[in-house]
Amino acid sequence: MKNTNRRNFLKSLAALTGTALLPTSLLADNSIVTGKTGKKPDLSGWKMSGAHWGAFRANVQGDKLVEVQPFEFDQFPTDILQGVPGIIYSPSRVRYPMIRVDWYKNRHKSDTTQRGDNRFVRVGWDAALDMVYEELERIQNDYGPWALHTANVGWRSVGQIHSCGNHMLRAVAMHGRSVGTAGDYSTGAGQVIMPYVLGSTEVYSQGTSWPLILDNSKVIVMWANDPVKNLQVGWNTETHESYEYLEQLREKVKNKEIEVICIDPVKSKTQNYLDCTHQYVNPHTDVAFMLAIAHTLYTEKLYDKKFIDVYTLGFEEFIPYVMGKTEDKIERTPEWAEKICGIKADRIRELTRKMAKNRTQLIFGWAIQRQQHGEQPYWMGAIIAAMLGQFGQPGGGISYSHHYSSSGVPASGASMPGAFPLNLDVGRKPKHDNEDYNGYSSVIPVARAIDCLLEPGKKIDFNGHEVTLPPYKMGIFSGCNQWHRHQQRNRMKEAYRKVETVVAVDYNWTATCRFADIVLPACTPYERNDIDAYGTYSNRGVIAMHKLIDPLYHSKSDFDIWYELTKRMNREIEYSRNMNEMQWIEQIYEECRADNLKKDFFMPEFAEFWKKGYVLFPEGENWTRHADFLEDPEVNALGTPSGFIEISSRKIASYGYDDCKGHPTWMEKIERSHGGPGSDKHPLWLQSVHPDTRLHSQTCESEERRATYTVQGREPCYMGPEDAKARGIKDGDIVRVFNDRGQLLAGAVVSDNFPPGIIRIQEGAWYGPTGPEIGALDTYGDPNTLTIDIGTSSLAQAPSANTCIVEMEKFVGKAPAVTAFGGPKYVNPDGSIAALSQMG
Ligand SMILES: Nc1nc2c(c(=O)[nH]1)N[C@H]1C(S)=C(S)[C@@H](COP(=O)(O)OP(=O)(O)OC[C@H]3O[C@@H](n4cnc5c(=O)[nH]c(N)nc54)[C@H](O)[C@@H]3O)O[C@H]1N2
Ligand SMILES: Nc1nc2c(c(=O)[nH]1)N[C@H]1C(S)=C(S)[C@@H](COP(=O)(O)OP(=O)(O)OC[C@H]3O[C@@H](n4cnc5c(=O)[nH]c(N)nc54)[C@H](O)[C@@H]3O)O[C@H]1N2
Ligand SMILES: [Mo]
Repeated sequence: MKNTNRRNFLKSLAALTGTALLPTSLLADNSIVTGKTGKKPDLSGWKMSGAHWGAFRANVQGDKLVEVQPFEFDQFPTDILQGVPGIIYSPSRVRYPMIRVDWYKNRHKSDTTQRGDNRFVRVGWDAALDMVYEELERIQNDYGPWALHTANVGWRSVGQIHSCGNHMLRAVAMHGRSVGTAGDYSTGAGQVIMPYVLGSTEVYSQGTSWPLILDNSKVIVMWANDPVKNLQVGWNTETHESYEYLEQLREKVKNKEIEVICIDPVKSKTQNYLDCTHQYVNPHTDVAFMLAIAHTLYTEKLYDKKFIDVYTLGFEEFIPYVMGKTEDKIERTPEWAEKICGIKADRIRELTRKMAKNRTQLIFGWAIQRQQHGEQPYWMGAIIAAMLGQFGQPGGGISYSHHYSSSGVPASGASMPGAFPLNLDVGRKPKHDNEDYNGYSSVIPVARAIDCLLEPGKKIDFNGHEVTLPPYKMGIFSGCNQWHRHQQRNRMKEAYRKVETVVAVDYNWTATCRFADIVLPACTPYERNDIDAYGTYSNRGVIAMHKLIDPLYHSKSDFDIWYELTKRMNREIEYSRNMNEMQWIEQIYEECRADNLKKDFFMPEFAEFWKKGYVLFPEGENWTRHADFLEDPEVNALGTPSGFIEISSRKIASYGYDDCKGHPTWMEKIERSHGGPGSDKHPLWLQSVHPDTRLHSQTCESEERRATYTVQGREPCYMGPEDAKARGIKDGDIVRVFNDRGQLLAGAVVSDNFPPGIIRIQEGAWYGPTGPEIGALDTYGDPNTLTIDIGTSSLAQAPSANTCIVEMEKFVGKAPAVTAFGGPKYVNPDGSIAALSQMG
């Protein structure tokens, strides 16, 4: 059978023996496993579970989780894992169903300016679910499906059966239709532009296998990309296999076999780890830089003309723009670009020649498309790769995914377990079978959810069609943290005054709960049984998620919550297909097993699997992205309108958008640091990258974890020594960061990784305003207090979180206490403080 006799499996067996020496962790500086003895505890008898940040073993004593350790197979565990106990035992746990006090009294006619004052009344489950159900009825009866917004597509926990968004959507769909969402916050611009250019989203595509890159590339350009930081988490339970290859890459960099160039305004964790070339670029100006690369490739005849002729379309329409032969007569020379992007013209030429002379793999991260006009750098990247002519060759071409979920680790080819369905079963209809959206759109681009409330009925462009924004009256949020992920808090506050009822389902009291009306306590993934795929792209195996402890307080699994709701329409049997949690788990395991047996992958009987906790599959074959297209562009045509790489797109041109034209263009931003618009008043670029210390807002609730990185109890604000000095700020000070959209407190961390004009606050820091009023100071350091809520362009309407300029100062005086954590204020219906026993 295929899964015996494999390299990694043997390696994991070695690690299994109690006293085996531990692997050196790539994240060694903050590694949890190496410890002082270099020995791992004996994990036999520990339960198994999984998370976005890796599979793990849990030591449960009685009804208490006392310790977690990475799964033996994981050679590169991350210490984000140590957030697990702090998630379960957080003082921020949602303990009971809670109702915002004025909503409790006045229901949908409540005073919405009180939203966010965090005063809630505790109720029982039946009362809370009755309220949710009555609201669903009212919305469908009084308005129709346009008035209900169901939001998920967030980083709900792993686990195929309990995927909480699916439960919410399926239960609500049994009742009536709602306004759904298109796209996501991660790759909103990339996933819309790339199908026009390369025929697939690319961002979620499996990448060329790392072994081929390591063997063939001579130059690797990490463009706006920090894989060492970002591969700590994955969409399914993460295996961290990519780090094995990053380790090999470091060796090759050291031996000068491969040059890695990190094009990034800051020195990233990856650049520090690989000790490789850092190429600074002014934030948001990469397109100007790239146009100059194209100019150099063209004028120095370094580009692959044959490749352009055979495999691409629209080069002739693009080149006049580069050469100054269009209306604006601007030639996009390196000298032109230098003034914008801050890279010397000669250096641009040197880098271009290096890329053209060598086998060059371009690897893009996603932050660069999470900014205004974020479609442009992605399109331009593909054009550079096409001009280099190495598409489809091992170690050449372009990737948009190697920093994500171990893309680039060869896939096993095994089937992965299915999921709890999110839709109605075939032939079933909602109770309110009403498809009339009153002229509004039934689906909105996910990041335009706040616009709906503030600009009701507005018609916006979106990917070649028009969307009419529905001013929904009720929103349901499950498995996403809207008051973390969305931009511009004070604008959100204004918008939330217009919505009648908000339901939030979560296990910890996030700001999304604070700003909701009905809060339902889900249990954590560690308080229920489940099953997950091990590895997102590698399909490395299947893991059991054993229930570690019983649900704390009055929390319930999302399955149970929505099952109870469907009882209110007598549809619970249909909802659950008359199966409970363990029956579902066993069924999807057995389906997966049957599939895999056909493919010659062995999986044991369910009982054996459940006891052991995992099944692993062998590594698959190496694979090169776009190799089939290179081999035969007619037979293996891309999914673009023409089947070729589209350097210019007639289709996009036909939309007539002025912020996304028929070929990539350099456009000034609405605001930009380093001499751009607004920089005289707010000279600093605030980048809100993904946290090294967390998964978004998850584990921020862990007191122990927070203690490892906060400064005076606040989220760190990273800055370079020059900017700190100029403002009299020292490492460890509290700073106030502000712009016209808001203000926050954070803790200064001074680091040489940050050049002048650039500061960083990692996204996912919990929002803790001093009060519900618009403009209130955020006490902990949520960067989305300062970011801007605009779409990337008429094409993708994706979030532009990274377009953000600010000023900062040293905070003097007594800083207000951090309000972000610790749950709601328990009050009685009359507003008086509730007895302590209520919090029980
Ligand atoms: N400024 C700025 N903002 C950003 C970004 C940025 O780069 N900068 N990045 C954006 C990106 S790419 C993303 S993906 C988003 C992420 O945004 P989200 O996906 O909203 O972020 P999370 O913090 O992971 O939120 C998941 C929520 O689900 C809850 N949850 C987890 N498991 C369960 C469960 O089993 N049941 C229930 N009911 N709830 C559960 C968690 O407690 C948490 O509150 O943020 C976006 N926002
Ligand atoms: N540890 C951890 N890993 C994660 C996540 C997490 O929350 N924590 N989240 C996961 C998710 S949901 C996503 S979407 C991905 C996000 O993946 P990305 O969006 O790629 O990640 P970021 O960390 O936001 O940014 C990566 C790099 O882009 C650089 N950058 C930003 N703007 C520019 C620019 O204008 N030009 C250039 N050249 N560089 C720029 C930043 O300095 C940073 O080093 O990460 C995933 N991985
Ligand atoms: Mo994301």
